[in-house]
Amino acid sequence: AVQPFNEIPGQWRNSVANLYMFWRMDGLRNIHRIMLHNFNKYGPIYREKVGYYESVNIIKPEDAAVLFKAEGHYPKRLRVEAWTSYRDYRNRKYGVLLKDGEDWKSNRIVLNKEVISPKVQGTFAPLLDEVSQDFVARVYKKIERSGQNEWTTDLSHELFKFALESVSHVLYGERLGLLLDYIDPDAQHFIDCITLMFKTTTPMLYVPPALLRHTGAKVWKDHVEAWDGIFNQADRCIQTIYRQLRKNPDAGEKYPGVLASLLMLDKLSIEDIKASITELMAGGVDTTSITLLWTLYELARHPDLQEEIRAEISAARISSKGDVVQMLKMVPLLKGTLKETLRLHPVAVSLQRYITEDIVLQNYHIPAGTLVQLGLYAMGRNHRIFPHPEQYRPSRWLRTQSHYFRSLGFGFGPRQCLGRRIAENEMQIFLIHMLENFRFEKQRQVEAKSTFELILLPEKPIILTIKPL
Ligand code: HEM
Ligand code: 2DC
Repeated sequence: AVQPFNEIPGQWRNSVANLYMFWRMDGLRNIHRIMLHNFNKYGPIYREKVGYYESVNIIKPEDAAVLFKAEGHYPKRLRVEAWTSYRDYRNRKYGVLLKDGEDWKSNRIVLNKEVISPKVQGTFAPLLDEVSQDFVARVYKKIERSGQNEWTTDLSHELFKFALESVSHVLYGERLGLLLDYIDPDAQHFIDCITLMFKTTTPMLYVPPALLRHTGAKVWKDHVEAWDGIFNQADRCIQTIYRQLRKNPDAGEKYPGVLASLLMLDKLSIEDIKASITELMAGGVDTTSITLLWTLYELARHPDLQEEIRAEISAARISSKGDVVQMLKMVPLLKGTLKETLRLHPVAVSLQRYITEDIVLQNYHIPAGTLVQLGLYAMGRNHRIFPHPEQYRPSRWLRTQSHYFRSLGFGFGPRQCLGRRIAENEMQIFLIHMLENFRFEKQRQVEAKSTFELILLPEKPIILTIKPL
């Protein structure tokens, strides 16, 4: 017989004690490890209440399949109150990230066509290719300047600039020039604001932002300052394109970028377009750059694998005669590499949905309306789901075994990551160029750990050595 909801194991009756335990375990930065611990303690399903939100947590691919079948027509994930509070406070519209219901759906359908449909892949690839080539040139310059025929560095800051340059090229059809020696202080400020925005979001997952706002808490003030910086910079970029478009409405056959396409399409209000473009610009920086950093870190620890992927790339380069779009169809191991990075180092600790119908998970009844979280980080490290999970092995993603609800780094279904295709193309093209030109090495073989600052980040800087091939 199916067991009742109230029988699900876990510490959910006493939310205050739970919050206290959380503080003691430095839970804010450790959510991913706490989830891992909880699955070990309670098994593949548990209920919890931390602060003001309650959820059922699951880990198995079969359960993920049941969850996503019950997400309804307007899938809804955990609402990040800090983000909606800021917009309410400043009277700004929600973009696709924060909208729900019919409003979300109608915006998302229009955005899908311009951002994630197969139609735009061929359009984005050359823009992304150009940025990656400039990045390679910049690395050569750094190597030359070091005078040692190698460059040892924490690449994260360079990768942030690379990611912002890439996503901006696609959104605005223009280069910002972030890979030059002189960097625009406004662009650097934008990058810093995103990091601060993520960092200040975490505490507000557990304490209502409204409370912090009325008590004048520093974290709320910092959060507002961070979003202000993000919106101001995005507004400037958007204004520039908007003015150009009004002066010169049909400027040739060159692809004008996602923003100009949306403006010309005239299916969304200007305010809706601005809101979603800002979210895409902000969402396009830390996500891909950190995933690339983790990938280079893993490749530096696995020199043989590095060679194997390099061989795949050069074969693809030859048979595609250098056409990027064609090339991307011939690099399964490289694609597996990015999946393997997201398995061990996911950007998002969990995926969440409010289910719209009653379901059964692990033989427990779960009523409609419940927030169900799939522990993505925990799933990636579970030995029943991934044999030898501690081993970084991209070949596990080649077509030999079932990947049923196992590759979920970008989420699932109609509410999955809107930037997914941009991110995948950007990261694949980056790795193609970097592996064609350089070898990556790592000094000490100490394991780099993650810390939670809304997204998962390396706890300490990752220092890599880059050498020309
Ligand atoms: C949503 C991951 C890069 C923009 C999401 C979600 C995940 C995710 C897990 C939630 C999906 C769900 O609930 O099913 C990632 C990863 C990235 C990445 C792993 C890179 C490695 C990007 C980029 C952009 C972006 C480059 C912008 C260009 C968004 C937006 C949403 C989203 C706008 C909200 C979509 C909606 O609610 O309809 N992402 N993301 N992401 N992501 Fe990404
Ligand atoms: C964080 O418990 C942990 O892609 C919470 O590009 C649940 C939660 C809810 C929403 C998730 C968030 C987590 C991690 C960061 C995500 C976010 C949805 C979108 C966002 C996954 C798992 C992200 C990074 C977007 C951010 C765009 C923004 C900067 C405009």
